[in-house]
Amino acid sequence: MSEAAQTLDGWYALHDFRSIDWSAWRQADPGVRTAALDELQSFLKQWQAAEDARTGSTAFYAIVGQKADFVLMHLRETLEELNELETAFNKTIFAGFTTPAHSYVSVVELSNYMTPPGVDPMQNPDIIARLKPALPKWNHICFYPMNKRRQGNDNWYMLSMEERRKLMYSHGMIGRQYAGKVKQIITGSVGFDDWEWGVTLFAHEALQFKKLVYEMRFDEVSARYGDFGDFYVGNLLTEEKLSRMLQI
Ligand code: 76R
Repeated sequence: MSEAAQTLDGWYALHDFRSIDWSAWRQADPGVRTAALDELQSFLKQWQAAEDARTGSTAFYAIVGQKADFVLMHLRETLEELNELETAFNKTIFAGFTTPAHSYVSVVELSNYMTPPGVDPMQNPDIIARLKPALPKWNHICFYPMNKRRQGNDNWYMLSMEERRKLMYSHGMIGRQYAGKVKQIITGSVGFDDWEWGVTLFAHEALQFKKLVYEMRFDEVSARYGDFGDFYVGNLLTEEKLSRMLQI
């Protein structure tokens, strides 16, 4: 049996994708729309307060294309908190104008491929910050799930730790060239959701997603061992952009 990578696990993650029922929203009484917006604003403030208190983080982005209209990505200490937060949102007036488009449950994950032997990563404040990150408020988000392939000769899980470490090193070197341009948050979802990982990327410039993902396709880890699900891409919803989006 090959040696499993050790993972460090941080905050739990919920990616909650919704579509808006635009005709119901348009036909709603203006008073109902105002109440819905006020309540939504108060939820956003509450989530911001959790982020300020370092007990979690939330990212709010509009999604381009027909897969969804927006995503709320929440990070919290426990799965229970995520569940409470999701239910509280479902009870809001605004949520009544939305339909579920997709969701993903996972946990922020770092693996030990790059950790030098004998080093306790939990003593490193940078590692702790990466496990419990404040989600960037960069212009764009990109989310997709992925698996490592288990097929014939291309079986990631049958490779030795040494072989995987070498491959992950090359993966990391490509990734590093995008430092400052793309921020990646890898969340593990084995046992939680339909794929093995969620990949969430943030960028100032949307084109950097395409460049990074394309470049990685040629790297052996992705070329040979990567299987991917649906991609979601979107734009940051600032307060101003949100009110413009919901303006009738
Ligand atoms: O944690 C680290 O930064 C060290 C190096 C590293 C690891 C261990 C790293 C770096 N990644 C790691 C693990 Mn990654 N990553 C992806 C994707 O589209 C594709 O082809 C793949 C999707 C992207 C775009 C990406 C970006 N990475 C992982 C894992 C877990 C694998 C496992 O445990 O078997 C997955 C699924 C995954 C997938 N990676 C980086 C990036 C970037 C940009 C970096 C550089 C980070 C930096 O140095 O700041």
